[in-house]
Amino acid sequence: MNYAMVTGPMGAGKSTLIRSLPEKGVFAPPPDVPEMFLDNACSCRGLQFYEIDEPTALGGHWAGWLGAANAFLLVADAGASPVAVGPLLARLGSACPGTPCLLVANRWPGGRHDAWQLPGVAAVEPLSPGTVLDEERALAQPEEVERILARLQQLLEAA
Ligand SMILES: Nc1nc2c(ncn2[C@@H]2O[C@H](COP(=O)(O)OP(=O)(O)OP(=O)(O)O)[C@@H](O)[C@H]2O)c(=O)[nH]1
Ligand SMILES: [Mg+2]
Repeated sequence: MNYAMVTGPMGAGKSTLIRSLPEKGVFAPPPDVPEMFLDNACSCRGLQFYEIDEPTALGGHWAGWLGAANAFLLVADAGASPVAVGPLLARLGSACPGTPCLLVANRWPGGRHDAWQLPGVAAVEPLSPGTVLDEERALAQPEEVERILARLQQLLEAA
């Protein structure tokens, strides 16, 4: 079973990405991790996705949930500086040095994304502003989610 931990700064779009996944099923928690209330978790095509917010990822208490990941999906707000994800990247790299990290630059305005190819980032995928459902929720475009899922599968196969 492959686990993908979705993390990133507050409001970056973690829940939006998980909400936008196709063919969602019930999440199967990884074995041997302490029980934790997850805001957002689901399965999708044999992959298990779970959202861990930045403070939780930076803290030491739930390190088992970082260790359970076969890949990290680091969602960043493309409108912010890449520096904003520095602490999280450092944490993921030191806690789980072999786990690939796919950086999703959300609310992508277009253009080149070299600036997001940070040390510790295995691949960068832009994600444009999707459809706004209401004040709280947005939805990404299905074809963009497919592109991100394909890249994630590539990283998992190469790992
Ligand atoms: N228009 C637009 N709004 C977005 C997009 N992604 C996220 N949002 C909005 O930004 C806000 C935060 O998005 P979430 O997906 O909840 O972000 P999060 O990273 O899960 O946030 P926390 O769990 O609070 O840290 C929500 O109000 C979303 O509707 C996007 O691509 N386009
Ligand atoms: Mg969220």
